[in-house]
Amino acid sequence: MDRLKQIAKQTVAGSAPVSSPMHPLDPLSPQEIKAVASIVKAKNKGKEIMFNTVTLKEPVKSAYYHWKEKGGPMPARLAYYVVVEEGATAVQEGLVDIPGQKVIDIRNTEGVQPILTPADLQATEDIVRNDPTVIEQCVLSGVPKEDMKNVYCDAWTIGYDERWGASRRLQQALMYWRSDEDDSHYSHPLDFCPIVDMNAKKVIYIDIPNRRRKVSKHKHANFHPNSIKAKYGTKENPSGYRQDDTPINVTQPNGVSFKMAGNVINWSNFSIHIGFNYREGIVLSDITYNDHGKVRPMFHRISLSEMIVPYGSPDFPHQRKHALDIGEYGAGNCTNPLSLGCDCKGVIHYMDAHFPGKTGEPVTVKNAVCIHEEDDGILFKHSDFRDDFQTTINTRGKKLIISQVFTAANYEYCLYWIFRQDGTIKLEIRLTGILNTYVCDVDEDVGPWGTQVYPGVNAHNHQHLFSLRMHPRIDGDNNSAATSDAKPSPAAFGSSANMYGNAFYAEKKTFKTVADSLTNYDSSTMRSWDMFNPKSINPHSGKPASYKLVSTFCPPVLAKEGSLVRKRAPWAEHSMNVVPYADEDGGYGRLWPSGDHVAQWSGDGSRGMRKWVGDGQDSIENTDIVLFHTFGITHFPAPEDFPVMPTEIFELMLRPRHFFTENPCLDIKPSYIRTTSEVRKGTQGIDSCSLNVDTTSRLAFSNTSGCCNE
Ligand SMILES: *[C@@H]1O[C@H](CO)[C@@H](O)[C@H](O)[C@H]1NC(C)=O
Ligand SMILES: *[C@@H]1O[C@H](CO)[C@@H](O)[C@H](O)[C@H]1NC(C)=O
Ligand SMILES: *[C@@H]1O[C@H](CO)[C@@H](O)[C@H](O)[C@H]1NC(C)=O
Ligand SMILES: *[C@@H]1O[C@H](CO)[C@@H](O)[C@H](O)[C@H]1NC(C)=O
Ligand SMILES: *[C@@H]1O[C@H](CO)[C@@H](O)[C@H](O)[C@H]1NC(C)=O
Ligand SMILES: *[C@@H]1O[C@H](CO)[C@@H](O)[C@H](O)[C@H]1NC(C)=O
Ligand SMILES: [Cu+2]
Repeated sequence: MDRLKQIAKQTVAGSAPVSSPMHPLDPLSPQEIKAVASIVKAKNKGKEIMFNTVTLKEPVKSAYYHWKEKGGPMPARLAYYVVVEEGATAVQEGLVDIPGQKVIDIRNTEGVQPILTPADLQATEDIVRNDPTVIEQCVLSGVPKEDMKNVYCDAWTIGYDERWGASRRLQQALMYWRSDEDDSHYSHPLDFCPIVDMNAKKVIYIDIPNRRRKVSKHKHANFHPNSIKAKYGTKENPSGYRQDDTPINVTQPNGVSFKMAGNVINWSNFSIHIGFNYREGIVLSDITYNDHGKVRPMFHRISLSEMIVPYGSPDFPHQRKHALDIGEYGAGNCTNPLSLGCDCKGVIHYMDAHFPGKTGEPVTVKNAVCIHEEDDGILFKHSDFRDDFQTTINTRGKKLIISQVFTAANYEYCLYWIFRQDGTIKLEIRLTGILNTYVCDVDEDVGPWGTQVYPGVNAHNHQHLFSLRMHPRIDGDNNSAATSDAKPSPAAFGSSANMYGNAFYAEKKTFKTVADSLTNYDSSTMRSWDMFNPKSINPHSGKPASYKLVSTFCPPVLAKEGSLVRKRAPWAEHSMNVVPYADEDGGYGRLWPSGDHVAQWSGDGSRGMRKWVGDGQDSIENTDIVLFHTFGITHFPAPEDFPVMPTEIFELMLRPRHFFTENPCLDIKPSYIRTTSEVRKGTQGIDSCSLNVDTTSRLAFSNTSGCCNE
């Protein structure tokens, strides 16, 4: 039976009842969240509970493909939930069978704290503002007590503080003052740091530095129109905005070239299920490619599974700043509604995201995921020099972009999952938003651990490290992985195997065990990693169908061995960790490399990646494997990053190698082509772009000094 056709029909048929989702990987609908909440509430009758998480418990892989490929039944529709019970120290988590309307698993887990929610952050600010000891410290810092309405805090996960451990639900409050409501408070940090108990709803301690620093009263640095006007406005140009900026308009007169059936997108021979959850945000599953009529699996699932932002100042309490934003806040739950900004341009298909509110009622983030296409420049081109390049082909490509933007307190992370028509899958990340800042005296030397980016504003060194989780399924479930290094021939210069000394090759080392896979990036060999199906051999090259991970933004974690950062992010030890896939692994599957519950984890014990690696002896050759890749950047702030940071961009890609038998996009109609015989006969080939180009070009250049053709 054609499952996807069936899905398409259901879309047309309209609203699905609570008990029958369209696709087993679809995120929970608002109705499902509501249903789960009432089942959980009934189970907890008489207790005061606050909802933290209600999300899809994805079916295990085998059940999914039994449904998808073998005509098996729809896998059980399950929800995973976490609730915080008033007065309890344990976290209650469990599973709900949605159609069966019952809780089928319930655990009270001690010694962990659940993920922080936007509501927690808001609550912390209110607690801090009204606390008398905080008010006292504000006064000492130079903020009068009448001005408490202008005191703000960025509530941060505490990371782990040995003074309190994980017994209480804690946050650290990074303090700031605004000179007025529209001030960017990052220009005015305060020097002390209250610790807030979220359950007791009070400040339990204030960390006060030995050296006190008064709040900077330097005029705030801002990016609002009134600030630009004040700074750059002139009589001729009062707004201060540049006047030579003309619009670039995108028109897609015939709409998009993708088709959506529920959450399944088909685009340029790819088919992808787009999921979304509170933690990873966008999840891409069941990625296949229609290769001349044969649908070939590529990946079972790809997502960002964790990240860490460790800061580099040795001064207490800044060592606590090392947010694991995905596990501690959630890339999904902090996601922006994109309708409010010009986040994407062109013809857009949006998807909403749904979360539970405190009481379990569904809360919707409108337009959380943006799906659109962009021009992608030249896909391929060749010209023949023999007739002055008149014999030429130029095929322009386009790309499909599935994106979201999430805000982690001061920072924005823009995530773009990009598909190219040649089978490449890219992840582009843009960092923007505002630096985390701390107060300094104007004449203070803040180096080498930070930079004074504005008078009185010290921005600490930090890293942004991500863990990309890839579950390949290249032509089947059993895959292998390897490093690939560009190496000179080992044979001596002048020997018969390397007579002229010029020989080089790609050295491929296939991982047999988990221990073999724990490898780091090496720019000297342009190291890349291959994932491949050893049983699916390319008829031309004789090599296995592969996807190559090309990723060069791979800084090593700079915190020392044994530090909290290294303990709490065991996955960041290496650029690559490959482990066997496991359906359950005692918890909720091998999804979270810093453990199921990350907030306030001390980093001790066997959890997440540390547990999966174990003694390193598990076999990962020609079996079902999951790859976790660490990548990111090390950020030394500079004044250009302030008061708001222009997007810093880095990316990685997964390229098909030996997967196709030839360039897979030869069947894309060229934008321009003229063959040698057409040139000779003076006839035209295909030309679908030169008209557009010429009319717009002439507007920009004068007729005489313009284009070379004149
Ligand atoms: C181009 O877009 C701008 C706004 O982004 C709009 O004001 C303008 O009318 C558009 N121009 C054309 C020719 O569509
Ligand atoms: C999408 O692609 C899949 C796999 O190539 C195919 O089975 C399905 O029919 C396509 N769906 C639509 C709506 O074209
Ligand atoms: C792309 O998919 C179409 C079917 O939609 C198929 O006819 C074509 O051969 C495919 N192209 C390639 C390069 O596989
Ligand atoms: C997600 O956000 C909602 C709304 O702020 C909140 O009530 C919910 O508890 C959050 N859930 C998680 C898992 O962060
Ligand atoms: C996949 O590998 C497992 C061992 O890891 C083996 O039991 C199974 O038969 C293999 N399946 C295929 C299709 O090769
Ligand atoms: C200059 O270009 C414009 C726009 O294409 C055209 O109308 C005009 O005739 C040209 N002038 C000359 C002298 O070629
Ligand atoms: Cu940064």
